[in-house]
Amino acid sequence: ESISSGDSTPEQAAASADGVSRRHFIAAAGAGAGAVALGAALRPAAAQAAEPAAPAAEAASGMGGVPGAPGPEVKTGDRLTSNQGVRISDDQNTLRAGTRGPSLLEDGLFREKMMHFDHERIPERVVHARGAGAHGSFRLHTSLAQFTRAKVLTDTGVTTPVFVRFSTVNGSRGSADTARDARGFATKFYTSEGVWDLVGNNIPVFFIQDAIKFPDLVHSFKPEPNVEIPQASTAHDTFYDFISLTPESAHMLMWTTSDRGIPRSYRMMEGFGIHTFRLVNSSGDSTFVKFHWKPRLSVRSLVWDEAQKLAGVDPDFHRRDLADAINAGAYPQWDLGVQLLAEKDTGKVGFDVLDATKLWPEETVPVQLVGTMTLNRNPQNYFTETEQVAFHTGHVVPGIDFSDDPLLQGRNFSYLDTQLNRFSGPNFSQLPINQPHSPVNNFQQDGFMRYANRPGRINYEPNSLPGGEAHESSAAQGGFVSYAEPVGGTKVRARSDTFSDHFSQATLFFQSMTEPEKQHIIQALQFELGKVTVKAVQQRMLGLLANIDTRLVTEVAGYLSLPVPSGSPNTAIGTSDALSQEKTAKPSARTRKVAVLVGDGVTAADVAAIGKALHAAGGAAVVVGPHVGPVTAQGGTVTATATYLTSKSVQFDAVFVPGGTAGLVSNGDAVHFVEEAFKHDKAVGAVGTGTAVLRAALGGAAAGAAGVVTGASASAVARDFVAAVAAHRHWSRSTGAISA
Ligand code: HDD
Repeated sequence: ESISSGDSTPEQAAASADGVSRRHFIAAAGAGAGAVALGAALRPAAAQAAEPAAPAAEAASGMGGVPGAPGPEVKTGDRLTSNQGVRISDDQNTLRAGTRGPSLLEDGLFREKMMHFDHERIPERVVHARGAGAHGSFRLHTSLAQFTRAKVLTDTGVTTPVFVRFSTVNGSRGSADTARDARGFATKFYTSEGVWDLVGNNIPVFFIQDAIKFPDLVHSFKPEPNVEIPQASTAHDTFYDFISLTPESAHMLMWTTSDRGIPRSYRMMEGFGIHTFRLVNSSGDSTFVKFHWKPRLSVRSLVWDEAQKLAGVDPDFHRRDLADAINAGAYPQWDLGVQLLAEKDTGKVGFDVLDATKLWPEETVPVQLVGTMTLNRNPQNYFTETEQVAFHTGHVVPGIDFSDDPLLQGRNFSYLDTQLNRFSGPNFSQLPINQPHSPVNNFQQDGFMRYANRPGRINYEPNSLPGGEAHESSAAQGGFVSYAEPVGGTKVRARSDTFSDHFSQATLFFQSMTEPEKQHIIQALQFELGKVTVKAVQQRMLGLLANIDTRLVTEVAGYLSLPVPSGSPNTAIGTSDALSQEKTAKPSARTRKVAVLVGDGVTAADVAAIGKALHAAGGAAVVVGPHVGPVTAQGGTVTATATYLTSKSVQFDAVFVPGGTAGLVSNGDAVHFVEEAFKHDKAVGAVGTGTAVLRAALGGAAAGAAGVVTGASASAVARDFVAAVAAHRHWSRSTGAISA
């Protein structure tokens, strides 16, 4: 059975392929229905007179496509009804004894509505509670048939629908997007052979080696339990107490305190499956594999001051950015890469391939790109799709299998268990977002919220009576057959000695950074440990840093006014350019948002020219003015869509001040806008009398500084300004160092 290829939506594909129709849900989830009905209720009675056909006349043909499943299909019309389908005459007032009297227990409509509201919340995810999702598709261009029999990795003509959920790890569901944290990058592939979940992060290693430490790790970074402080931040005593006593976390700590911990956009992050998985081919041979997502827009980050301010100005910054890009048709894309390693070659990488705190340097094991994922559709309903999506590392398809990584083995238990808590039962796989797009057929039944059971009387296997067809499949018939890994050993609670070098790759990472990237890590650790109040914890952390890099520990210790402990970093490990986002990024102004600051008297031609140049480069200009709507402009019309009240520099990638705006020097918000964008090393452009605003903001600092573009008119500097935007940041301003 082939899955959706071409234009059909995942819903359509599901409805046709899996025998469990999703129309039922799509109708129920339609955002418009409630709004239309409410509008109807508020309309004057006369306007409501025209009656549509009675609901009963539209009796449905059975629940979904499940043969024999009882009950009518849910229909939505334009009439407000109760959950029992009874039309509601008044949704504005409870039933009461007289207009000023007490409410009546008899008011079933009120009780039903309140009961439902009171139960709207489901438990948020214990980690990764804050997230944003999108639909899309994955298209393979290079078959891995030599290594795997998974059709999603061998059928080059096929488009596989996907749903991706990005997330922070630490904060609760309402926390800010821009907290310093790892980001979740979880992909659900609805393949023709069942669901494959690649549940990864934007960082290729993890804090701990064994899943039994996960509850401790999470407790330590979450808000401290007595006062529930701080939200979505690791900068507190308990986290660093745990980390300082858990040296295996050193490598991931380098990543989270680097720029990777504060992405510019979900669209500008790498994704990693992290663990060593197996690919298994049709002869049953296994090859170790690591999965990578490489963003087409390069890896780009915020700066820390900006990230903190965004947490207040726009806590939805990443969620909004993803939805806006997709709405604008700028569909984010990632290439899927694999690192392949034969079992006999595992010695090459220098570390145990079962240790999730280690990566395979790309210089040693190259990443081969095999396909492309495009996210092109926003969810219609956050709860139905993004909140209810349920990932599980154990969801693999024939041809993809596990390694004995103890972190992965533990995850394979945890994800199913956590869904029982989130969904109050085992039937989450029947929710539309979680349904496979391939047929489902087994004898599981009942439980909370089960809506599709098998028809007939056969609910066991083996059986011989009619209606019980459900045959097992050999590997050749597409059955999942676990890799026949020889296993033996003494039952122990112990780690292999090959897991014990906790620092070499932390050193590799730090040494591979450019100067600005190194400075960002040092500053991040100064911030994080500067918030730690227990001296002994700070000292233990310095002991850990001393084994990573001598300059790093010296600068952090100096900041904390503590002695520099001695350590023995493995400097001989060298560098890996692939680890540096500055060394690997390609300049591009695509999807970049630039604020154009205007006031009365602005030169319309400058606004038009800079907008046009940015648009041609795939970026966008947003006109920020003293009020929304037309501003008085010289030589044309200029319309502001944002204002100094509603917009701050941190929401933009760059700022441009057109001519005719000398009056803005007395507008503190406009001046601060320029000053802050400059401080965050963003491109700053100013032309004509707009350069007065630049001088007011920066004094002499602007002259000749990297990424500052000035000239007589926008058309004269447009090319240079777009190039400055495409460079993302001009680090030499704040670090004194030239980036790679
Ligand atoms: Fe996990 C959620 C990624 C280790 C237990 N994890 C969760 C999500 C992502 C990851 C992206 C959110 C999925 C979504 O959007 O719904 N987790 C990782 C990575 C890990 C990792 C990359 C290390 C390589 N996780 C890990 C361990 C355990 C868990 C060791 C427990 C033994 N993770 C969970 C969980 C969550 C979860 C409790 C919370 C909500 C959920 O699963 O559905 O089961």
